Amino acid sequence: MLDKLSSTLRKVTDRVANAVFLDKNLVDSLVRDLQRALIEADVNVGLVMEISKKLREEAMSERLKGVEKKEHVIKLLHDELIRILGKSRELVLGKKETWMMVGLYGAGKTTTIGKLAAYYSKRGRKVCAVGLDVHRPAAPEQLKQVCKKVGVECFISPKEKDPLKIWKSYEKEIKKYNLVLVDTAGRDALDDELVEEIKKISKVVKASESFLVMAADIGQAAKKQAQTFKDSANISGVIITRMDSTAKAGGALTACYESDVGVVFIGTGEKPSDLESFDPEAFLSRLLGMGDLKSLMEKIHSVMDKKEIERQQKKLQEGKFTLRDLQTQLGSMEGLGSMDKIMGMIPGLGKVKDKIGEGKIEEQQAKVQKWKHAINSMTEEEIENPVVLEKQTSRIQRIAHGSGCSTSEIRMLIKQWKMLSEMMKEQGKMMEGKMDQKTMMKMARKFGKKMRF
Ligand SMILES: Nc1nc2c(ncn2[C@@H]2O[C@H](COP(=O)(O)OP(=O)(O)O)[C@@H](O)[C@H]2O)c(=O)[nH]1
Ligand SMILES: [Mg+2]
Repeated sequence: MLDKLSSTLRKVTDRVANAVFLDKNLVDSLVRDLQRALIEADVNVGLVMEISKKLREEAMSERLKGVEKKEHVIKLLHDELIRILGKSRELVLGKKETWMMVGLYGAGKTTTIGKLAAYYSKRGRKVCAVGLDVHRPAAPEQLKQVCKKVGVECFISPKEKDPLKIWKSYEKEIKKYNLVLVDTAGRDALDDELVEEIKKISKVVKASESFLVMAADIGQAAKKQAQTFKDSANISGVIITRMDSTAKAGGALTACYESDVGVVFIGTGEKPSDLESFDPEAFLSRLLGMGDLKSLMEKIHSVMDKKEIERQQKKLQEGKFTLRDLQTQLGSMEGLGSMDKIMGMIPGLGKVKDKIGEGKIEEQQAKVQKWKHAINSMTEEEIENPVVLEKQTSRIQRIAHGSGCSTSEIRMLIKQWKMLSEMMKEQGKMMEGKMDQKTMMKMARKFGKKMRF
């Protein structure tokens, strides 16, 4: 069910959570991915653009920074998606309920009656179904089979062509049930005849709910359908079926938000148990593959621990950056996997990354492994104050020997450290004067260009 949208949403939230800076390139690419996935799920382009605009503005605003900003962007995305999924409508069942299924041919009305019957019998309701589809000759028999499967009483009159007469003939027996599900006839389109029929039946059966049943695969056409049925047949909610058989279910769901009718159930398969009450919050959680918004927020924090950020910022302000720090960075990043990520985390390298090819990244990854070995072969003094290495070539030879690197590789490591340390110092200076993100990015770019690959 909406697998593609689901995987994109997961990817987008992951990328926001993992990003150190939400820079323009990243935001642009995230918004592009999101747009593509939403449009593929058949969400109205207008809605997609609306969400994109809000996200972009929030992500690029200078008002919030760091973790706070990431939280804000994720929350905004979450809230916007909830918004377009519509309001949830909890059904509170009274002592006696009569629910009518209305909709076009093949929408899933009869199948849904079986599902609802199973759903509410299990929850202690005394359920029966009444077949008032007098248009399709096979309809009464189909309803009978559906009801038999779930062990629910079914009232049909296959020869009678007047739905009201059928109802009247069973009226007394129906009184014994406290949830009566009424199956009605469809048409190819909503015409005057169907409207008349729905209105008449609704009045006679005293329907407490009239649910419009629509198949998810009609996509955005659901908007017009929901609107027309709402205006002419006074529907009280929508049931969307065949959620399992289309990638375009986003269209039908958001269409209901646009025409302001709540989705009460979704059908997710052909079996009687394939019915779920619809709750936008729970539905989105499942798409995102998370428990709820809170766990999403925790994810952001787990990637970048607040204390660690503060510790690093303090170090920057002091203008200290030793080989130990470089090692810690490299080490802690190892858990996250690829060099790709490491480069994204070290300011400036993220930019360079785009300009170099895949093979190069692997090459660089191997180099980083060597650096780590090299740092392990150094003395405490050398790690804390790498300048001594530049002065004494014998030290470099010793380290090269101990770590299986060449002396030029060790020299390269020192050069890279120097570059990073200079950059950190400069950043540190600027941070005292509360450097904003833009300046930080400018700095990163400047140094990024200087990095050698
Ligand atoms: N995959 C899938 N098929 C469904 C679902 N609901 C209904 N169907 C199928 O849709 C077709 C039409 O359903 P039916 O109940 O006869 O529609 P009606 O004309 O509105 O009464 C049948 O083949 C059902 O098996 C669903 O949630 N998932
Ligand atoms: Mg039917």
